[in-house]
Amino acid sequence: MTVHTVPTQPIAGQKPGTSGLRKKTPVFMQPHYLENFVQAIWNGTGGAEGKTYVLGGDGRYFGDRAAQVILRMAAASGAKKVIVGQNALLSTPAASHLIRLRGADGGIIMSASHNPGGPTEDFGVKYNVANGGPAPEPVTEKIFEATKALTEYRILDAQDADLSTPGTRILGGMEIEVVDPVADYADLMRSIFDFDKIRALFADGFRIRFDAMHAVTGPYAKAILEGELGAPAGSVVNAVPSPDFGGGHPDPNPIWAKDLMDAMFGADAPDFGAASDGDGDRNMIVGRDCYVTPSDSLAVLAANATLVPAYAGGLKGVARSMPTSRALDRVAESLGLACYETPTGWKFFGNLLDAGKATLCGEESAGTGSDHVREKDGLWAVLFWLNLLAERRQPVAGIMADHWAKYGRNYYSRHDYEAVDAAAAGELVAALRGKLGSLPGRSAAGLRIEAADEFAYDDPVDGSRSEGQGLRIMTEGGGRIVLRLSGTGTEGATLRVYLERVETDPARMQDDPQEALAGVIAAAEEIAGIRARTGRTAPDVIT
Ligand code: G16
Repeated sequence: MTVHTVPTQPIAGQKPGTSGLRKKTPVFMQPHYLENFVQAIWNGTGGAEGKTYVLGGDGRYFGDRAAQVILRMAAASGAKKVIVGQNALLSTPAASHLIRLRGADGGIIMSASHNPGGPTEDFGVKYNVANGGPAPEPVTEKIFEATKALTEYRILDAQDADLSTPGTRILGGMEIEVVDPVADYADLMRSIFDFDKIRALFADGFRIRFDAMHAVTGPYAKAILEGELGAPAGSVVNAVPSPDFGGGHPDPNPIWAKDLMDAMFGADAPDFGAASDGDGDRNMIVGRDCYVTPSDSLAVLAANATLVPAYAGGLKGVARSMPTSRALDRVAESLGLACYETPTGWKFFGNLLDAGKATLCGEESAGTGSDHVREKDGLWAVLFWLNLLAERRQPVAGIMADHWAKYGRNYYSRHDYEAVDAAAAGELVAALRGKLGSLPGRSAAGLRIEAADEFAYDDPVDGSRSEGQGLRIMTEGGGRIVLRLSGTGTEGATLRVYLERVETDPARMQDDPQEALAGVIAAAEEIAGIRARTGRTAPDVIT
């Protein structure tokens, strides 16, 4: 087999975003595009020579072809071994676990997460480091720098490797080990949760609907929920991963998982509903007639963590991304736990988890996880809920009512304006940034503004500083408005407006968060001029 050294030139725009490099699939399929980025990963991380990697993805369109290219490039650059999920499938948390379990040097995950997949939709490549987590900013910076200096890449001239059955293959001088994508992950879950208790819950007639959204969690949820825990056959729906996610948008929220919402709010609803995203790291939790926001879910998990065997000794600390509601902070305060506030992006939790400063982390964008891996983990969150439901034997709505009565309720909503003209979105943010200093003391829509700033994060472990992480406006009574531009979109700009308000009096708690937040929503509009600047009359997605 021959190693080809292919001359190439830097391709503009290969800067990893919030979570790896995400582009439209046709962009990734352009000549040299994937190859350049993969070579830049090797070049930016000290070369592939002698290294062991994990490789897998969420099964989206082009993933099978990309896997073969990455394998040939790893072999051409002298990698020792690549551990690949069967048929190039691995959920993101399972990939993180495999990197840690096998002591691999890193891993490549082929996914654009919750973004739609298909020939005209999105594709992505993410590099994870040896702790199993997404490459932190200093590493993604080096990879980006490498993309700008490329003159050639190396690739082996070889047939496709057989990834369809577990076993060992040789490609050039490199070993390929194809593994069952579910087995090691299932072992890990068994070591964390009380499977016997959950089994007893199902044996008593408890019903679940888990919507895998035609994405990678299907095989995991089938094996664990139905196969091992005894949920009735058919509890896991849309369980076969498809390259275009059945034409859907594999983002577990009330908009894109509407079928699940309908089932949970309809007649004869199951006791518990859940969904996961394209690559299996996000989760959505919904009880009968009761949607649980990701921020509230995180707070409930923290408050109930000692019911789970792995966390029975208590948590070392907790962490949330800045835009995530401060429901978690209230639990942390009551339990006497440190609570860290990080920028958006799971990569920022890695150091806290590695240093033993936090056990549990989460984000408003439907991600929750713990120190069991270094990614957020959708099915883990579902099993966590099942474990606490098996212990408490209460409906989800009852658990939420108890939680709010004890800790207060942080009403929370995110309004997304998608595919906005990038220049207009940039101007909106710049204009708001420019007037942050003048806001404190003023009122907007009748709400007094107490403070306003741009979030910057000083990592308490490695001392690195990340600036420009979102604009924050605090209003009286614990209200908060946050604006930032998404780092995961692939078209124009996505403006995210995060809205929050606290209510501690159970007698005044309302059902509808949009109503409860009406004043904060009006204040955000008055301060930022969102309608005028984006030309939109309403958000595209409200979660
Ligand atoms: C990624 C990141 C998350 C982030 C989310 C949304 O999730 O890992 O930390 O909250 O994107 O980011 P943004 O607001 O910049 O679009 P995923 O599930 O897409 O990998």
